[in-house]
Amino acid sequence: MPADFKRYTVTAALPYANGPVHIGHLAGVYLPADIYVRYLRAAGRDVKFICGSDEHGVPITIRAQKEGVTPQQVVDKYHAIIRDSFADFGVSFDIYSRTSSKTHSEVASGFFRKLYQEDKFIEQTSQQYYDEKADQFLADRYIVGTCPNCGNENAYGDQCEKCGSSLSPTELISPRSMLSGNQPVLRETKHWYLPLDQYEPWLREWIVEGHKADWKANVYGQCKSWIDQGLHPRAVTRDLDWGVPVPVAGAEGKVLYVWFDAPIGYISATKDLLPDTWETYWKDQDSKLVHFIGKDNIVFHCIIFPAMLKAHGDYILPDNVPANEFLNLEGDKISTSRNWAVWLHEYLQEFPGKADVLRYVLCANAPENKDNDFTWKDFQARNNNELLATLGNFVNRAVVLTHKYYEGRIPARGELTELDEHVIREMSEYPGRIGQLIDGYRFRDALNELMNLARLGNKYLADTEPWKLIKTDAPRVATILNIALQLTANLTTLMEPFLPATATRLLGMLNLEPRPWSQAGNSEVLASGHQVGEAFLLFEKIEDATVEAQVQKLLDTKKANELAAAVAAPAKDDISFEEFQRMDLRIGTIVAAEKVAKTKKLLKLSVDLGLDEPRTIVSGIAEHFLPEALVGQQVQVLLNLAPREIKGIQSQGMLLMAENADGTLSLMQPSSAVRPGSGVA
Ligand code: B3M
Ligand code: ZN
Repeated sequence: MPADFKRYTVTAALPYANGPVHIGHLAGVYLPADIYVRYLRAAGRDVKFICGSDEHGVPITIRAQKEGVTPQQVVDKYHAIIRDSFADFGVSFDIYSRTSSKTHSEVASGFFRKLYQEDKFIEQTSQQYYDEKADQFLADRYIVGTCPNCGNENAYGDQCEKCGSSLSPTELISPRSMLSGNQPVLRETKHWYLPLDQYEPWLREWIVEGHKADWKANVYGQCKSWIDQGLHPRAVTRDLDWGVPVPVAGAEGKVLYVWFDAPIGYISATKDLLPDTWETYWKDQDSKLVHFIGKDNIVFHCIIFPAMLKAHGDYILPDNVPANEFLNLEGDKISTSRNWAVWLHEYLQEFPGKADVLRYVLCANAPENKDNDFTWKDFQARNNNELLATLGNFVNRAVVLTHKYYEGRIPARGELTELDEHVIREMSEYPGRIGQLIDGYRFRDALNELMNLARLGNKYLADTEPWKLIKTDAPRVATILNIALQLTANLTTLMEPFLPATATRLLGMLNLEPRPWSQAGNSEVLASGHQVGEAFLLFEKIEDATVEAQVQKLLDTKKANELAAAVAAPAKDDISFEEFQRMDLRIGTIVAAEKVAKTKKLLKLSVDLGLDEPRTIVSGIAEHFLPEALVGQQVQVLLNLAPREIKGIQSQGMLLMAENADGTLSLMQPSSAVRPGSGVA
């Protein structure tokens, strides 16, 4: 590993505290960041892993309006949920802070004030969109319209999430207010701008010339294209009442733009963690700063925040900004508003103790270079065929056989064969190989190498067959199991960044303390005679029914979404009260029901309407209700609809039904039983 940095400051994007986190968050940002950090720690590096909730900005206030609560209530609720989800998935932040903290408000205001005092901003009065009905300026996500770059009709006032370009509200075509849906008007207001254009030559040199080789192609490509398009001054304040107040005179009612304060949140969180030494992690050139983010955050972390840091002057710049692409779910874009997601807290309720399985699947299938798809079938297959059949099976065989033949004590090895030497040599190469891949932010490949080591172990046992040899060549079995167990011990260290909970369980099984990365290729970790614990299964089979239930849950969500999105038919023309009164509407009780022969849709019903005899009504509901289930049900009937002959039966009235958007029907029933023949008025 490169030894040129004394310490590492690793940040993961601060999630907006406006909803829980889902698999897309984990796969895109927090899992790769956690793998990276855990590896650095195992390698003995000085590393701080920084994150927290992003609690300002329009995403929060919009959520508060939707839920009918205050912004503070929103962030309190979701901060706790998000923090717990990360902890439950073993994301090992050194601090999970929040941008509503006192420290943050001080650090962010101080940062702004310094730039203000040094004349690094442009102060400018301009026309901005205003919603007259809501009596509010429309910043950022309060305004939507068509993106001038890609035509997306739902681009936000600060960013188009489709093409990733950063926007300002006046660039939107056909803007509309998110608050009222109205077309906004223009009003004058004063703001402070960071003149990004002045930083363009420097950004070009730093990124285009400096980081072409080491930044990921997707990140570099986005940055270069923005710089090539030309950068413009960008407002860093807003007319909102939720956020860090702009700390200068004459700025009442204005707050810092959320994308100005949020990245400073990394700094204030570090200060909360290390009140005395935080500065070395941010100001010392020997510190390596790495931002893990999603692809929609690239412009903010690669252009705007670095320009802020440069303008400030005291800070180091990110050495790398590894951003992933997006993860889809069962072929469709993950969406919070459509509830098309696997929520982390829900997953753990349904798969208790299986955080590592999801970590494994999300890393094995991570959207590192292109968007990728999570499917429950793939989840099941990777658990059953890889975790269970390869990794779990190897470990289990090695430990079970050691108990069976040697009472759980590591047998001493004898003379080594060529195959043994080969396995020992291979084993010694894995820590370097996996470490190098992690250093290069290639987590999928690194995980695949980990599995290759387990495969090597499996193959070794399959080729040598100690369970057969035990009858003919017991000393040979001692050597084989010794080597297999050394490999198992090394797996604990190498799997820890990816599968931390499993690594801990395996250490327990082997009766071993955690070991540094530098020792992970050692083939003499376990002394002969060392007693290992009882064998247990590291992974369980996931059954078809389990994943089918998850798919069904998603399909139910999709259906509910479609229903919610369905629009009611437009109103019909007015009728007079007299016309309404001519309808004889009644409640009746179905006393008999049968299918009409040779038809698919028709039922013949006898309905007691309190008259001399039950009425016969033919109704096209046979595909929706079983005849026997209808008997005894009360229903609403239009009694005086002119009789009609249907399939040779006189139908004397009409059953009234509620029709759902998806075509399903429900009976129109009184909320409590009424006497048959009661009128409806
Ligand atoms: N909260 C955006 C997001 O959650 C934003 C990241 C801030 S990182 C400083 O995607
Ligand atoms: Zn766009």
